[in-house]
Amino acid sequence: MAIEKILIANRGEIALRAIRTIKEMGKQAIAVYSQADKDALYLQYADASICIGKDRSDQSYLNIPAIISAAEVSGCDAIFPGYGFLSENQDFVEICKYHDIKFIGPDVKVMQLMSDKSKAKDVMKKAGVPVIPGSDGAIETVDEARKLANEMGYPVIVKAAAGGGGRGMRKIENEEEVENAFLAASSEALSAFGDGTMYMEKFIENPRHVEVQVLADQHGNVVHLGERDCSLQRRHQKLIEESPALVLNDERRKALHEAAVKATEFIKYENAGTFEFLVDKHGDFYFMEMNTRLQVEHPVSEMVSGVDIIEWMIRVAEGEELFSQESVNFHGHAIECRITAEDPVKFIPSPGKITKWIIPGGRNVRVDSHAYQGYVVPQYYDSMIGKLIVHEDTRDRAIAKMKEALREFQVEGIKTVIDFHKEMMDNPDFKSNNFDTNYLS
Ligand code: MV4
Repeated sequence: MAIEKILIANRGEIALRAIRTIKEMGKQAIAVYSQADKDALYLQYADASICIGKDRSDQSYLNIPAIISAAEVSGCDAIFPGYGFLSENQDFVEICKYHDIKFIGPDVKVMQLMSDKSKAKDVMKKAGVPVIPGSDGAIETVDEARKLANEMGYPVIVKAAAGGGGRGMRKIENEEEVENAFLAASSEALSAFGDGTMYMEKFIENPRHVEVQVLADQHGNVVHLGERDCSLQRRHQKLIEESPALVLNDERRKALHEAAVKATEFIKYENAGTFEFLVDKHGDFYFMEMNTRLQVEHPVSEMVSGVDIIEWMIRVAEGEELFSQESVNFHGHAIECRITAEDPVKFIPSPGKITKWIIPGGRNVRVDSHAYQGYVVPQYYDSMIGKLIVHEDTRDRAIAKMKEALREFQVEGIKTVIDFHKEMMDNPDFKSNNFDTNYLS
């Protein structure tokens, strides 16, 4: 089924990123926007744009009837969800289907399965993928939690089955802490996700966060586009991502890729997805959760693999067969710095008008951003205003290139984290790849 007109149910840099590929493919791109985004750059590049509501995202980018109506009146045959907003909303996927609009992403059933992080682990275990040791499924009571924690040995961590991304979890150091931690995390999860179901894992000290990008078509073909190291985070917000992950040796890397492909096949996944793993100090990897959407950091995988991930999300949604794994040639090292409108020390949002915006350029320097001089960064959404991605032969050369690119990047009127990134590029621990997910906390 050929897709001709795609509605982008998103905003900002990812809307622009999607429009670029959609137009390159000779298709039509329809943008949607909230009142706060009426002057956004991506609207200029779309074939048409439709206002879907007020500033707040619950009245615009999360408003399913408004988005479906926009798709209907503009005659779209597909919706590209991007990340965040409705990208992992099962109701939205079902409503798209009801309206005969192709959701460019996985089937609702597999999305649902992976949205329960505890069930997802059980499935991965069945698929033969190493998972973080812990409870078999959910833990119902404090007594059960205490018993298992005592058996496993401390520290352990309790996590919300409906959680992910660091919300609704508690580390537990000893038996005395079990009751409070379990009950607090569970009630937090209940109010945040409407589901207080918890599961337990052995706590892995100072892990690296490594994830594998996969693509799957409707015919059972699966390819991976390598892995990304996203260990440099602050309060579960990723700041720098890179590919490949040099904490892995070639043997481990191959096993990791094979595990992700096997997992994708096992759940009969379709479209783009990411398997998140923790890597411990021995270099052993354990499945943690799966993201059933495109991720912010996808460009580093595009740079090292040469594959346009959004192009292939659309092509497999049309029923096309994927290219072979053998045809993917991985090359060099890519690094991405997320540029947010935030104070570079305290990371407090800094919305407002951009009075100066000069972006870096040159060979293998990529800026994915919707910002421009005069643009007003709205206060209502995520503070990310762009991503700076560089690609070089080696990690050292990529760092040198990033350093120069950051020096060229000039932004005034708002605060950005560019100065933070400049410091990281000179940080001896970063340069020697000697850090983990706790480095900035
Ligand atoms: C863990 C862990 C250690 N052991 N699970 C945080 C985000 C959520 N997706 C899972 N997280 C963690 N789970 C076990 N069994 C440490 C973290 C963690 C973390 C993971 C990835 C990236 C950054 C992190 C920061 C703090 C804690």
